[in-house]
Amino acid sequence: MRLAMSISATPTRFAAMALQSNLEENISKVMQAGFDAVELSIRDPALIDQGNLEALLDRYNASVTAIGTGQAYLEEGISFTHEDASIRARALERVKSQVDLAARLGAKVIIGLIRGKYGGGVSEKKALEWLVESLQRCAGYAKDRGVELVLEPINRYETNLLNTVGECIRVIQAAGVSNLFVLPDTFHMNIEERNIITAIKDAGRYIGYFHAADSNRWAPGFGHLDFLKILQALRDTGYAGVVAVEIIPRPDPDTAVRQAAAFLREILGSRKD
Ligand code: LER
Ligand code: MN
Repeated sequence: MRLAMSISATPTRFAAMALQSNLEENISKVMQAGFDAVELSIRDPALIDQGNLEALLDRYNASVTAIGTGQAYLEEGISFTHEDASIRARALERVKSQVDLAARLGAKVIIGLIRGKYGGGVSEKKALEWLVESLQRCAGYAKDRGVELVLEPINRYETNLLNTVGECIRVIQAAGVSNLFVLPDTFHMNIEERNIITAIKDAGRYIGYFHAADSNRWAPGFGHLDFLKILQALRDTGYAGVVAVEIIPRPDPDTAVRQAAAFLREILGSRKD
């Protein structure tokens, strides 16, 4: 499995983003700490100098495993399930532009908070219908460009739509596309799943990407989750992809990043495979 660290290309109000803004400094820090790659959270690819990004990745021998899209929801309020059709259309266009960038970088695209919520004038049933339709459209666009999408269960304090791994898998099945997988995140699973190990086992081949944070969203090893068992269960499903760390900057950003790399490397074995 490859280890990545999630960073944000620009400042964001998303708390679990230990490293923000200074792309060069942060890519260098992540690679020096012993990660294989970065995961990049981007509000809008139009705001990024893509040539400069590629030059920085080259300079530090880094690659991008996935693009996080949730900032478009957090900072701009756009989503696949907004009651205003023009906002739903903007979310679709935004994710397509993320897919274009992902194709260029060889990355996956994460569908997290951009899915939105239900409530107000939007029923859960309607939200799910809109979500499945948007996923089908994005997946079709992504497939033509060789890109995979990953749908992330997120805990109840951030959204009421799709809190568990099982709920996401049912949506993936309803969408019926071949390039859409589930992204379990240990922080959300600790809040929402009856049993983290069983949730991973049951997800099996649907897992396309993985987020690691401890119970308190500090670096793995700083909370009370059993990462030895969690990563063994993940391996047992046949998963050989990326484990990406997505954490808050505690006790401070540099310690958090170093701790995450050292702790997970020890568990996964020292080989970079
Ligand atoms: C994003 O990967 C995530 O885990 C969510 O908590 C976004 O807010
Ligand atoms: Mn996550």
